[in-house]
Amino acid sequence: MKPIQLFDPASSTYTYVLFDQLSREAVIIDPVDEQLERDLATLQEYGLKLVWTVETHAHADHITSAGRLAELAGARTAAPLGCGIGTAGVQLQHGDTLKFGAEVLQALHTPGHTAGSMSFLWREHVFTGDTLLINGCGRTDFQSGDAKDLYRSLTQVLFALPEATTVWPGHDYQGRSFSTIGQEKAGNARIAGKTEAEFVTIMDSLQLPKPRRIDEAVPANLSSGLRQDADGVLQMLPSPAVGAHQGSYAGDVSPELAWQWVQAGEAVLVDVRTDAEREWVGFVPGAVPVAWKQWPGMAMNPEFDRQVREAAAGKKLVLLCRSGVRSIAAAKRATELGLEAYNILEGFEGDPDSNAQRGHKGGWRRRGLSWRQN
Ligand SMILES: N[C@@H](CCC(=O)N[C@@H](CS)C(=O)NCC(=O)O)C(=O)O
Ligand SMILES: [Fe+2]
Repeated sequence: MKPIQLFDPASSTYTYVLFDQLSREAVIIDPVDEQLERDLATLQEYGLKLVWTVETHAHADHITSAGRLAELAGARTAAPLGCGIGTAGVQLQHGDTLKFGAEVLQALHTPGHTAGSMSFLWREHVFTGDTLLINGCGRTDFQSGDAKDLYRSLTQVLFALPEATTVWPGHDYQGRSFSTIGQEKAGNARIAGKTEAEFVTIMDSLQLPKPRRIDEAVPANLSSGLRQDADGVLQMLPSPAVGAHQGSYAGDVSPELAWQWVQAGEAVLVDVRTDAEREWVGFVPGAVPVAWKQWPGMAMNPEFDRQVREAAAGKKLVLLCRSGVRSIAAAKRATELGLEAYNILEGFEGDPDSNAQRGHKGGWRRRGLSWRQN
């Protein structure tokens, strides 16, 4: 069985999709933001359910689509512990495994290109990120790179694998697509037959230009490619047409129905906006404030979990945010916690544009269901 290898020409990045043939559960390694549509189409074409997005490191040359894939395809996010990607739901350590169907992907800590960098082993395939490239290796001159660490990762971790292991690199700048451990051990120009000192000299004299997008890419990749607004709230996409949300929470309810339930004592209204938003935009009487600052698949937020459980007190939950996007994510998380959670459509404000087009007042406030506290 072989991985699906996909290429992003702008950054010369390889993205890999691996899947279990029976269950169709899939993993994507190093997905690229600009290739989101292609990757979703690939998953659809092969009939796959994406269960994991995985990063080999926090990239300097492109932005990951991991956060967007988590939101759109329902995948969980994983990244090496040492990379500082705090939004990843699973922080991988050396030897950790990710399961997809009956298949297993194993993490190998291979520092050097960056301190946290990892390679991933699946059957007789190794995905080396920027640790080992074909007849090359990742540079070590930025982002906690270290040539001595890279020497050890190459010679002691990757070259310890069986020689027939196929090497699938994170990049290739010359159109090559894969190699083997045996070939790289014997002929890689930077490392084959070199002492540590020789390797360090080679790496120190490369004088490569800085990646064009490094200043934009590294910070974005530390939050799985999702941008943050002024409040530090991760921006999510509007509900996608692919219907990935269906079935993952109890349902969508109109503001009127939600309010009826609340007044009848059947449901608790949880307002997932931030304190700043509530101050500025307006309060909902009786709502329990529990700010949402995560999305499904990212690192756990025990505070949100604890507060939302406490708020529910055995009742249904109806979740409100500003425009009806974050409340979906929060409803999904509450559902994972075993609660009966509904999303309130159109949020507090509604979507002014679409409401204007449809000629009706949308949102909680526009329907007069709350007022500003003074
Ligand atoms: N020219 C590329 C950067 C290429 C680059 O520096 N690639 C890194 C991987 S992120 C590397 O380690 N390259 C090793 C090499 O070129 O030998 C850009 O501007 O984005
Ligand atoms: Fe890199």
